[in-house]
Amino acid sequence: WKLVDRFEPNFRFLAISVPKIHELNFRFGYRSEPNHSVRLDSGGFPNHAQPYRRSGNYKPTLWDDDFLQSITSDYAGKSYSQRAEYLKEEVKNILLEKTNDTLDQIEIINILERLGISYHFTEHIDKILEDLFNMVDELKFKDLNATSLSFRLLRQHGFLVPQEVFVGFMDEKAGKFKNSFQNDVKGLLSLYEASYLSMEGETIMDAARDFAIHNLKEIVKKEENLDKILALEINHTLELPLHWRMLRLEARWFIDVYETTRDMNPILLEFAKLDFNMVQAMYQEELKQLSRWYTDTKLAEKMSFARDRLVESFLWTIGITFEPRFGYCRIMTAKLIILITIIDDIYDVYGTLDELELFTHAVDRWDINALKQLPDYMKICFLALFNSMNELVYDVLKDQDFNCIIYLKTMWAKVCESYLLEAKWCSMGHTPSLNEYLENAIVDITGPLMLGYIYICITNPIKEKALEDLVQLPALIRWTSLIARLTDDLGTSPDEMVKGDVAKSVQCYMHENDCSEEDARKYVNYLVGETWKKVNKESLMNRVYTKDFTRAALDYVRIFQCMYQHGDGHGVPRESKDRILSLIMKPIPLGHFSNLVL
Ligand code: LA6
Ligand code: MN
Ligand code: MN
Ligand code: MN
Ligand code: MN
Repeated sequence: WKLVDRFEPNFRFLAISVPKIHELNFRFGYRSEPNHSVRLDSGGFPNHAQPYRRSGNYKPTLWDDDFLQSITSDYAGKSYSQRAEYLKEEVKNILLEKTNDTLDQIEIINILERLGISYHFTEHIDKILEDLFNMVDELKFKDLNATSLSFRLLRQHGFLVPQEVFVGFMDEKAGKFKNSFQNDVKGLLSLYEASYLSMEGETIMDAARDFAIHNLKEIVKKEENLDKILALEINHTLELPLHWRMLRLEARWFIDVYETTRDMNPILLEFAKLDFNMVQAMYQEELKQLSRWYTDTKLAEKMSFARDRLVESFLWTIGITFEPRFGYCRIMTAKLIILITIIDDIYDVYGTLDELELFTHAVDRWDINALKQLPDYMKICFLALFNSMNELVYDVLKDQDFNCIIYLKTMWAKVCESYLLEAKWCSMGHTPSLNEYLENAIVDITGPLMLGYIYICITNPIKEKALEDLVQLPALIRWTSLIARLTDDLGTSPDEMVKGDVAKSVQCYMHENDCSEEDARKYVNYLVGETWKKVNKESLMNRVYTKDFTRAALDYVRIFQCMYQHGDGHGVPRESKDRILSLIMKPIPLGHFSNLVL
């Protein structure tokens, strides 16, 4: 086998040039409303009348500071740590004692990962997988499950197993998987999950996915005696494959599933539950600290037109970096997301074009003296932004003697410019082509900003060269930001169109191709799948980024798919309520009984 060494996207967007803001020719000085009524700019108003401002009609938060400060957990501190240490040793023994049986070992690794506890054993797991990779040629795979599982785990850990390991399961002439595997449920499930680790151009993997999806659907439809848990697992993953799922939420779900399986190992289960609860107790402390900062800033009170989404913002950060050692990153990144949310609402909903120009200019200057030119409500916001970014800059300077202000400032300036361009398009009633829209929108989804910021939070020593590259939107950042943008649009554009926001990818595609919303959504979903292949390639071929950073970038995509899985999980509080409860608020009962609702 030879790996594709050229990288040719088969869809052509992101190749256009972005018009400079000053090149835009404004036909009107107003932003169009959904009902085509006219919104005047403050500048165009006689007698200093109040400008018309739109409303996002956002619901209040479900989680106030008093409530958050009142949360307590039995799992905080040292009370359970002795038991946890003991269990951890036991689990390590289970992992290591199977050294003679590769399949057993792979299955244990898989279970550890799915239970959310593999991060305790990374060194051992990497070593086992490296050994497996070195004998991948000799391993005569006859078992679809074993091959698929190995393939997926190896690729997930950065080992480039070729797709050709599946050739033995195919009719070579027809290029299809053999029908003899169509009832191998376990094999099909593993093959299905493995197929999401594919890269562009891997036709065997495409065939694998089609074959697995088709047959799994048939099995769920036809098999009357199908095990209930198995049916649940199949439907769960057909909705979103494992590779696309937010790790913590998936761990929470799988712990319940694992408890009901026949050959469940009680040691693994107990450790998984205990560890989940102990990590959750850390999240609670972080959230309390964050809530004190948030209350203290009075941002919610002063920016009452904007979304008030402290806990949801923190939920994003659990998606991106869930491990205990990333607490600093979670707190700092949650602050960033809160600011992004408010500033996005200023640009999309509340601000007038004149004000937005002023704000964009202020951010571009990154000068505290810009404050005096801003309207009052923007002063608070600008200073909160300025202070929060400087806080990170200070920490890094203090710990690493490295000054990162220029990068943060540059990334913020790019975001605000892209926000402004959308606001202008919106005011002109302009519906860009999908390419034109996306070139701007992968910046204004704030992927480059977020990922650059996260790089700074989790990396020591920071490499100046790496930051310079990140600002140039290298492929990993581009493609992860693109999926983020597309999934955000799928989840939020129905409400955004009602608010009178700018056309998003679905609408741009409809406008360009004169097609139905349903077709446009299908196409956008297809792009998500194709772009994941590029993301896989970037992470597999990566020689530049640290493992932690690459993982964060992939998890960044996953949390978008999670947040927007059923609608707008960031903007609409009830959408995320249950997830917040189960990940942050409610410990798992330690007794042996299932929480699973069948
Ligand atoms: C998206 O809202 C928003 F504000 C977020 C915080 C999600 C972006 C994710 C981050 C920063 P909206 P728009 C982790 O759907 O206007 O309004 O870009 O974003 O579509
Ligand atoms: Mn918005
Ligand atoms: Mn926006
Ligand atoms: Mn147009
Ligand atoms: Mn949106």
